[in-house]
Amino acid sequence: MVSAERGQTKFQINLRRYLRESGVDRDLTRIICEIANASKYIINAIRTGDLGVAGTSNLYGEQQLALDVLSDRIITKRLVHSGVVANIASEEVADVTPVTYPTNGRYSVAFDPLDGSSLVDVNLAVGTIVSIYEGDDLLQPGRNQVAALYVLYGPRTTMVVSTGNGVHEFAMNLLMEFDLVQENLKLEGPARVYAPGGTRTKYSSGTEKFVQHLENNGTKLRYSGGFVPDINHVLVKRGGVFMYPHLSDLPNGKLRVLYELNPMAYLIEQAGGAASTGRGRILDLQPEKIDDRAPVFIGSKSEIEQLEQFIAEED
Ligand code: AFP
Repeated sequence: MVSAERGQTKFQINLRRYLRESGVDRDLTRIICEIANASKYIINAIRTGDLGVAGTSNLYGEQQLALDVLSDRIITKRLVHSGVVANIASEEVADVTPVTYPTNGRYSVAFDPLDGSSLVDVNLAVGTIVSIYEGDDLLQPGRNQVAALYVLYGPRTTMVVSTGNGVHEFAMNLLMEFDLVQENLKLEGPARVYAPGGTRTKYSSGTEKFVQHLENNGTKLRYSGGFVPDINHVLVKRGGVFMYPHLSDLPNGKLRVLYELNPMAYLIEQAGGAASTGRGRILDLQPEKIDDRAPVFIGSKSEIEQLEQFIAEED
């Protein structure tokens, strides 16, 4: 791991240099830095752009916001021009896009360009989520990812990334470059916060018992409606749980395996946490289609083990 040179604070280590000095593959570094570049344009779009609808809908039949479509285009363009990507899957596009622009096709990328976009008009934090695999196959278990990251557009713009060697946080500086803030984020100790998605009346008895257990332990409810800010809360507070469970009318929950669950599960496991469907490890799921969904319980390991026990006993 890179250690700050004497007399130099870690804050001066920028993303590209950090990845290079950590021995991360050049082409993988290029993809991560292209996402960093894309986020500069997405911030401007969020701050000044059109908050209206795009007049189109995505493969889930959800109305697309102009920001969804614009963010998707910004990221896709940077990935295509990186010259190292074979296939691209975006939550806003119905099919996998093979890259025809000259490329060595070493990696493939799945991403959610602006997760929680419906929160922008109420001025809450949103994010971009990215999952990276070696080769051209995107329908493989999440355990095969070689990197995952999210960019959080909040009061500050931060990027949390892992390439399989711990989880590290970077913050955007005045020049809109990302500088290292914290290395090796770790989930340790009890869950401090919990974020329960979905409607509680539709929770299974195992899930309800788990929420009671967290409440009895004094765990604070913190749910923003945005997966990225809620996961960031759990990570930076070094302990907590996010859940979007199976519901009585939504047996597979709401969140998507490729674009949301696999990258976040990779980051949380790299930080010493766990990510479960309630009955098994998210990263062992074998996706059949790019729009697969699954229930998710993710965060502090001991709490996720407790949850799985409740589900096994009650559901
Ligand atoms: P949108 O992208 O439609 O705003 O959904 C956000 C999201 O995918 C995820 O970020 C949240 O955790 C979850 O859905 C919020 O779902 P509810 O609105 O059902 O609470």
